[in-house]
Amino acid sequence: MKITILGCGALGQLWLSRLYQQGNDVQGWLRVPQPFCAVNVIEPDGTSFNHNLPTNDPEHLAQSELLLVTLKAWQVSGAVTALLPQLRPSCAILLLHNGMGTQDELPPHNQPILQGTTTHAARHDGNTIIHVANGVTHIGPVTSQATHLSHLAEVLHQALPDVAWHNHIASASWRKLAVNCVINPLTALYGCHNGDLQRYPEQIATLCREVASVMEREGHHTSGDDLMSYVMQVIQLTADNISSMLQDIRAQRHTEIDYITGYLLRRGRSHGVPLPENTRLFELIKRKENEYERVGVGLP
Ligand code: KPL
Repeated sequence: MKITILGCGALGQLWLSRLYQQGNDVQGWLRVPQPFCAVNVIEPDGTSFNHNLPTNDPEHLAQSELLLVTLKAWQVSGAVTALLPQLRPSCAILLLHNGMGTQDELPPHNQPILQGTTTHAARHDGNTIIHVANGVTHIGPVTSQATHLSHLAEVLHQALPDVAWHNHIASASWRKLAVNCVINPLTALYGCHNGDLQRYPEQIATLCREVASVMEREGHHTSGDDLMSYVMQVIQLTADNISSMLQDIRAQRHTEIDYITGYLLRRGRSHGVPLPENTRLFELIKRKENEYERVGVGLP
């Protein structure tokens, strides 16, 4: 299959290497074009992949059947909007990022859009990508044009298992959002590993109750207790992780808070559901972000 991967960070390079090795015709798409993308991945079993893969070929893009987007949430609408006019109408766009709401920021279009979440963990070590842990990727359609595209799950599964197709991906996306609403801001504020959050059960229960109240209004059956046990399970499974938000804060990068807690707050507001604890965490993260972003643009 002809595929373009937009965003060649750790996860993007992992997909590039696996889809290429499975015989797909893949290229990367970089914000700052370079002649090729040097992909160097070390797998959990110690095997490595080292290859220069093509990038930014407009003809390849125009013929692609899948645009796999592995950018940070806040980069998605700008980057995808710029590529929309170059895609064939049937090219599916799969958005794989933390948080929700990016597709609402795209201009009117008819591309089939899919959304996904993944628990594969990959990180940079210099110019090398370490595939830290295998996981599961859940994907599904968010526009009617994408409902018949379940065969994409099979293509992706052959390359980087497991991939599961969901006709109703929103429930899985909301459960992942709940995980990110708890783990990401709390680890960023306490400066701790995911596993250390086991010390804050009451705060986690409050956050989960708030997320559950919005999910119920959105038509997804759940409860505070149900989300709490799911979040606690993820905290244990990823105990040694440094969350992506803590990594962003430490590197003084823009975080995905607007698409994680920010998305929850927007949905809560539209249903008239008060979310005091999530609002408090949102404001604290924005304050942290503003501290270094103001300095970055030379503001006092
Ligand atoms: O998605 C994650 C992240 O760090 O962004 C979790 C699941 C919290 C794992 O660290």
